[in-house]
Amino acid sequence: MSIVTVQLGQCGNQIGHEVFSALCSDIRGTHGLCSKKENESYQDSCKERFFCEEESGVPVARAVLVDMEPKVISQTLSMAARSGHWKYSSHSHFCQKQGSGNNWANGYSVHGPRHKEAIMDLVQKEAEKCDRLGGFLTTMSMAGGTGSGLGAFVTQCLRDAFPTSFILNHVVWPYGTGEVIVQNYNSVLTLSHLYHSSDALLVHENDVIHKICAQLMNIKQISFRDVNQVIAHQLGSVFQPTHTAGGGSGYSRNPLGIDWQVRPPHPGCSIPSTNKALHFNTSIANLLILRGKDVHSVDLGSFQDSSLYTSWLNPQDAFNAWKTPRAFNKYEKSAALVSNSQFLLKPLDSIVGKAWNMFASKAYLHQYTKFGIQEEDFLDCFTTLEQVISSYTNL
Ligand SMILES: Nc1nc2c(ncn2[C@@H]2O[C@H](COP(=O)(O)OP(=O)(O)OP(=O)(O)O)[C@@H](O)[C@H]2O)c(=O)[nH]1
Ligand SMILES: [Mg+2]
Repeated sequence: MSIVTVQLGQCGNQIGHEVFSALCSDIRGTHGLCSKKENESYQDSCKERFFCEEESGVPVARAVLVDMEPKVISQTLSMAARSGHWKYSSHSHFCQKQGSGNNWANGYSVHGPRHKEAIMDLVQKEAEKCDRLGGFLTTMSMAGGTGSGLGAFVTQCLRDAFPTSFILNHVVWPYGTGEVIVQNYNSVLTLSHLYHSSDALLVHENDVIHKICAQLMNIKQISFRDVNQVIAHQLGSVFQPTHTAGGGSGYSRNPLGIDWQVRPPHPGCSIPSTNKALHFNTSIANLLILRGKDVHSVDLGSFQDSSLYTSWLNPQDAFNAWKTPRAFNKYEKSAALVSNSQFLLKPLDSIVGKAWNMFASKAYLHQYTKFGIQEEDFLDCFTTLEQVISSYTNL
């Protein structure tokens, strides 16, 4: 099962590069206590998933790189080539001369339609190289103009062109005190559009990752590179192969086809709730991924506690554990948790609130209306996200 990654904008391309580097260095590294055969099957599965072979013998990432300015893409291509361990294909990137200027509407309404054919052509070619296409992974930030606006547009195109393929959007949540003045507008527009065309959003908050770099890793001058390496490490620990359910051997599971649909219950449905005040974070679904030593003897009882989950789901359906004895990235044991829960309510509420305040005073709206995104479009987006907030609040 293979996955085609579409890297969009500065952030999406820089993170995509770190993800492929992390995957590649993991399969080249030590493998803990697992058998040679197990390790080989893990490596083969990772390669089938994320890389295709080329004649030179260096794995080539199954990726399409898109940005509206050339700098980041050329840096990304040459950094990968310099590693000597993997590279991008020399044909699967698309760039223009000038970025979208942190304007979602420019990315979505101008660059999107103008370059749709060229971009989708590259995606189609990558998809055709896969024996079995498992779906698409996109990487992008929500705050700029290209990753967010063009990214939302490309996701809709992917949905139309591949109606039955799984689409997972990895999105980077901007710093609370971010550098882009209209980041809250761009985020609201991105999230509400992805909500309609994506199968799942996987979110990393820059503030949270920054804190990990500062407090857990003790990095003094934190760069995007540091932040991206932490993000890539976490994504790698989710996307690398694990065994199929029931402990059978083989690594055929598609990591994108997970039960972590971000779609909440129907906005109108009422949810009976008991002792709500005791919960601080109710979940729809949790996925725990365990790698390395002793994974099969770990007691997972506390993850199956029904009080963690919304009452309309059976905890057996809401919790999944994937395991492999193959160690990840030199760690003897590791655990990653992917959670569809109320965790994002606070940041989401904050972004929508700030965007709404700006919208109420019509600040910067002309920058959007001049590219065809009207006030009514904003109102639709606010409504979509208010419904998401309300559904998650009532879990
Ligand atoms: N974690 C992380 N965040 C980034 C990175 N680069 C930019 N960002 C964040 O992304 C947002 C800005 O979006 P960019 O990705 O730079 O914008 P773009 O998609 O290139 O769009 P335009 O430049 O407007 O064409 C801000 O919230 C930044 O904090 C990165 O490498 N890593
Ligand atoms: Mg840019």
